[in-house]
Amino acid sequence: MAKPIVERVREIIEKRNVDCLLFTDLSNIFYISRFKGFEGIALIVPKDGAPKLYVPKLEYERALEESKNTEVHVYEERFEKTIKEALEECKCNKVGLPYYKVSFWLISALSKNSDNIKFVDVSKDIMSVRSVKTFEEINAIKKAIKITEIGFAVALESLREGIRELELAAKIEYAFKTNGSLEVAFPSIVASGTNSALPHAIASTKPIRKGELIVVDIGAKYEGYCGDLTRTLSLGSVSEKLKDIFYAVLEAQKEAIKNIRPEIRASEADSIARNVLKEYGYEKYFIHSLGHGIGVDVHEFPRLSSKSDEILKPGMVVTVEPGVYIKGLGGVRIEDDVLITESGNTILSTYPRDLII
Ligand SMILES: [Mn+2]
Repeated sequence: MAKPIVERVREIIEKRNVDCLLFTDLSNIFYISRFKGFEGIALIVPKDGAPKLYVPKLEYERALEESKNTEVHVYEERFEKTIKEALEECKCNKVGLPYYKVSFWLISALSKNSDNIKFVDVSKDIMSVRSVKTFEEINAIKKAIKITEIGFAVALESLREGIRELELAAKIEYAFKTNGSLEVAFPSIVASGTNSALPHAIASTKPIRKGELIVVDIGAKYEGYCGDLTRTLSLGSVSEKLKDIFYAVLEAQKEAIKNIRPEIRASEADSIARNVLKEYGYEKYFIHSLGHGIGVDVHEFPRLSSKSDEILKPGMVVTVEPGVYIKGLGGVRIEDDVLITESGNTILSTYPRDLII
């Protein structure tokens, strides 16, 4: 955990037997260089020496100021030509690229009239490096979570009959910004009544009514790192059926968190939650995986899914978010962010979960 990020990324070069690594996506570039670009930027990580950051002229000053431990180059030629020449200059014939983030357009442009350039996919390698957080990253995530929790307090204070989902979302996001979050980790979900049965329903103009469940899934960002939390609230008391669903989901989440520790399979955590919901007869309504890593992106490795082959390790930060969604009735999701430690885990979020009447 103590190794600097650049050094951990550089280990991929040897592991994959390539000459250098090339990144053109904003997340990986921010992760390595701390520069939050807009578009048309590239980062080459060579075997030795500082990573080289290529930015257009308009970003030069900001890149110089923000980026850490990189050599900043400004380019005025076409983007793909710049990268091609930069690779030639540092004699990189075998280039490690995260295929999941590279366009076919760029690959074609770089291969054109070059017989000896070869590409190696390093997607899994970079995802796996990013999955284990440094001390600084964990601190940024903790702050993002703190700000996100302010959002729940605001939601509860503002909740009243007739308030529209969007208005509640706006109040939450206003609180994010005034508390130092520059942007949201994802569009805020405020889904009430039957809308709550759609896991990714974003806030709409629907007014919130008494007796409805309201799923609030929100995330502030702090210093480039995401929080991601969900609470299910109610306005007035809800039916016995909705209560039954709520407490089944809560139990599934608690049971999964209790068992999350180093060396267990990510898929096992998922199945623990799924088994609890099975006991209640809600298993078939749990239509997504249990959780995911968070970091620079709101969805990172590891995936806590039945299809995942990953093993949990200390330093990973994952969401634990079982849910039940019944069309025409409503849905419940409860999500917390959990840091895996040497001895087990620490729940980084502290906001109360039992928020229904
Ligand atoms: Mn999530």
